[in-house]
Amino acid sequence: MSNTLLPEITDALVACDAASAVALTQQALASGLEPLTIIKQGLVPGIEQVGERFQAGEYFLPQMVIAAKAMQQAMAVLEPELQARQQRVDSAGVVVIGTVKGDIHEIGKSLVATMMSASGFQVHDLGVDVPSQVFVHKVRETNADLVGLSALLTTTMTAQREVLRALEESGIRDRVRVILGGAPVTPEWADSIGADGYADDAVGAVQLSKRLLG
Ligand code: B1M
Repeated sequence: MSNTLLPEITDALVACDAASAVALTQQALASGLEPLTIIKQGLVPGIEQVGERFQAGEYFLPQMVIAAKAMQQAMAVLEPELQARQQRVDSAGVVVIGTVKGDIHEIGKSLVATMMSASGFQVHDLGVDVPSQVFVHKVRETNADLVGLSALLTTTMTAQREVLRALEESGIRDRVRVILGGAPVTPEWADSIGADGYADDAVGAVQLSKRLLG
């Protein structure tokens, strides 16, 4: 039964059917599937197919919005389970994370934030469309060890560079590590703007942060 649940979750997202996506996610959990497996093999392929259909002109913005909401509702079922699977001991570090200015893509950033939090980091999630100065302010306020910048649009990747500049100009760049992520972002881009690293996905972001913070 459980081996058909993952493609069914994918199909429910592609059909923009939030109720089924949530119900199937609950069933998948109850059947013993790991939350990360459900995310990687059920939900993410679904939202990716929605993106492909949007790109091909088969889907329009309302479908993307509905599918994204469905994914967020299913993620809300999984987040407590992700948290529960990690025993938090000492804080692995203080992290400020957000999606940069001009960009409202939330799902990937929230997944990274959840995984970081589940892995023992103390996470301050600033949300989406976050101006550079808000990152700077939060780093000061929390004495953060690491800043995570998410960008999903080629047009908003440049805002990652602006945050790095703002940290430099505020004289706190050398106090924090800065990591980047998001679909159009590459390790080369991260290097070229002086970030400390790039991660492909949420698990990679946790590994990279642990490595950077020793
Ligand atoms: Co938008 N969108 N979108 N969108 N959207 C994309 C990104 C796009 C590729 C779709 C497409 O054309 N195929 C395209 C970008 C093209 C480009 O610039 N290269 C696009 C576009 C064009 C747009 C609009 C401009 C559309 C329009 O208005 N005409 C508009 C822009 C709005 C804005 O931000 N100003 C827009 C709007 C939206 C919605 C609001 C409808 C919705 C977002 C809803 C929400 O988040 N609340 C949406 C969605 C859902 C998508 C797609 C379909 C899915 C994104 C997603 O959530 N993926 C997306 C197509 C796609 O990605 N296939 C698309 C699932 C998520 C788990 O993956 O976010 O990649 P992802 O995160 C991953 C990794 O990237 C990484 O780890 C995550 C987990 O593995 N990661 C990090 C992310 N952040 C990280 C940070 C890290 C480390 C790793 O360290 C800090």
